[in-house]
Amino acid sequence: MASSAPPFDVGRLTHDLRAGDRTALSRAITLIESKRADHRRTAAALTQALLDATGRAVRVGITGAPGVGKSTTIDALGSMLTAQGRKVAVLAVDPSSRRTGGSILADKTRMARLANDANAFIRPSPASGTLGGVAAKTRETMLLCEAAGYDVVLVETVGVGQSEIAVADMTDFFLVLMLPGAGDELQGLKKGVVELADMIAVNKADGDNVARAKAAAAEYRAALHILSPRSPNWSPPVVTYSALTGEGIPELWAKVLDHRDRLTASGELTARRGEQQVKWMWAMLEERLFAPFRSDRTLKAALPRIEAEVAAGKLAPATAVEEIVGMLGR
Ligand SMILES: Nc1nc2c(ncn2[C@@H]2O[C@H](COP(=O)(O)OP(=O)(O)OP(=O)(O)O)[C@@H](O)[C@H]2O)c(=O)[nH]1
Ligand SMILES: [Mg+2]
Repeated sequence: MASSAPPFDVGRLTHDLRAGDRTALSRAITLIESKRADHRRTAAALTQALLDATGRAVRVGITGAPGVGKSTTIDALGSMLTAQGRKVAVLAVDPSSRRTGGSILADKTRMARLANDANAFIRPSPASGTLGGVAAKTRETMLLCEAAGYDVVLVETVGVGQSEIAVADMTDFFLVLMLPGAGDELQGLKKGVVELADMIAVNKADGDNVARAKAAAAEYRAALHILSPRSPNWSPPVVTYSALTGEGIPELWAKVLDHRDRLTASGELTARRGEQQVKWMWAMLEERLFAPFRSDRTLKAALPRIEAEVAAGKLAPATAVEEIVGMLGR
């Protein structure tokens, strides 16, 4: 944000955002993503003011290897939902530099229908920073979208590492997309990810791929069987579908709603969200407390020396901690 930009008027922004104004929503997200300390305080005031309007959306996390069809799926699913009268927000968590300007454009063309849909709002991943920082901003953005009346939030992430945990921790339902691969299905089935999955969906079940997709689904079903499920109220199903033809997309969504009904009835949804909120509080606090390690030049310059001295046995770890904390407190 350029310093010449007008100051944020929280009252006005809150009002316009609650009315579903897209410009206000974009502006609020810019505020959330800003690194300026005064903006951060304004952003916190804004999320607090909107808190009663949040929490109403169906929150779905979507992951899968590059090329599995996440964007195509989101386009097909999202358009089906807006046609049903829902408002759909699409967010992403991608802390890698993979998503440059070019691939945001590529994503928009892969989501051509949604990109031109008045009832859809697409926001790419916050550009840079640590996973913790990027995920925190996406989560705050999700709350803003809910306050603006979006009742389905789809959060996409790439099928690598910690970002999947972060997305599973901010959503109600975690959808893992797979390809109808030949023989390597179980190899691609990373245990950590499958343990997070509320459903595995094998995409591209069209044309020549149908039989292979069904075979892959059967293998996943067998594999899921031996894992203990994430929830006592839900056994993760395995389905096949085609984002290209749209076949199986309504059934896929029906599973999401079925899951929601069951977890609502058992009270698990409320409990899970409560736990998530607390987790997020700690994650944000950690992020904030560690910020000086990334931004304080003196500290950043001193750390390699301190580390080297600790490694060489010249400085006791406890003494090093005292020194670092002393620098933090300056
Ligand atoms: N046959 C077939 N092709 C599909 C289907 N879904 C996606 N594709 C194709 O697969 C390719 C990748 O699709 P994307 O939706 O861009 O995949 P993605 O997972 O978003 O990829 P990244 O964003 O790069 O991680 C494109 O060429 C799509 O047209 C499907 O259901 N059937
Ligand atoms: Mg994509």
